[in-house]
Amino acid sequence: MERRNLIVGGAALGATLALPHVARAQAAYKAEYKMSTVVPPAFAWGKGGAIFADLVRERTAGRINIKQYPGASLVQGQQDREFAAMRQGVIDVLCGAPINWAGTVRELGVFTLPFILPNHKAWDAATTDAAIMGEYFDLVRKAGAEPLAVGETGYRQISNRVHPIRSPADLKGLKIRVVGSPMYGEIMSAMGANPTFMSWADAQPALASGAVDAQENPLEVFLAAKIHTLGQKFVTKWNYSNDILLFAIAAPVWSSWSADDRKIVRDAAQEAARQQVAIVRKLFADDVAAVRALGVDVHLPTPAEMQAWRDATRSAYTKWKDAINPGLVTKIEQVAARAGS
Ligand code: X2X
Repeated sequence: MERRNLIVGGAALGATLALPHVARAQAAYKAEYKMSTVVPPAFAWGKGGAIFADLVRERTAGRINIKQYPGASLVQGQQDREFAAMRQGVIDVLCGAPINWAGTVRELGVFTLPFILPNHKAWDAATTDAAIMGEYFDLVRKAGAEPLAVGETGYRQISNRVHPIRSPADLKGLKIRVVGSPMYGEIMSAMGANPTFMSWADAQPALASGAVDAQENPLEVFLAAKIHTLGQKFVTKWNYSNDILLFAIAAPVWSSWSADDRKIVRDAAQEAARQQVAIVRKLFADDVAAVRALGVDVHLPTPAEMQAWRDATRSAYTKWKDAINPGLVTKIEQVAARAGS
């Protein structure tokens, strides 16, 4: 009886105060939250986004419905516009590589300097270091998004259609497609190549027609996109850059969710990132054999050749270290060195 009175009383009160408040809070949730990924779930990084969206939908009983838009279709394939579009409210959820956002938030590119994290031991040490990630996540927050978790896009390897690449001199005169990061352009120019900036969507026809000779991408991407069918016959596994895959939510969207839902979403992103890294690592372990099985020549550099690559990319490294965030880069270098790289 007492309880019934309370409910009735609550309802009466709600008519004036409580209910409109509840209704407002619920209305703040959108029917769909738009997530941009450059590649679809057939690729490990697109798969990371799909796992995240599924976990969130399941664990919030559909309250938060994240829809994946692969091919960076929310920005008409122009992946370098993702971060700006997130700030404008066009994208709610990011599951992407900060190298694509170098024109908007250059400071998030600290993990992509050439050979800064030359192996997974160094990469793991840096991306799990509390001081490094605390500082990095603060940069993401200042840029307008709530960072949730970090996956791995994979070590980027160089391929071309002309000849094997064993030394920087072999890059001379090659027209190479790079993503919109000016640092990658300067790395290639410093070695005598002729870089051209292009979205992923434009890269594939340009490779097919021979408008460009070379490209660089993780071998997992090479395999999933069948880049060997675009005339790319020579690969060098030099492991020069391995960006994080950042899972993040646009700040206004993040603050519209209840504390309970935010926890669910953060946990789901961390779980998705763990699964995504495991997928990337498994593919990485088998990629040389898989690419060779397609008839592609894969060159594994010797230690002396690796030193030549480090030397040839040093000027770009130093310049971009200073331009991006020398303090944070120094911390990453120290952690990488301690990890034995
Ligand atoms: O465009 C590329 O090369 C890709 C798919 O690796 C990125 O989005 C950086």
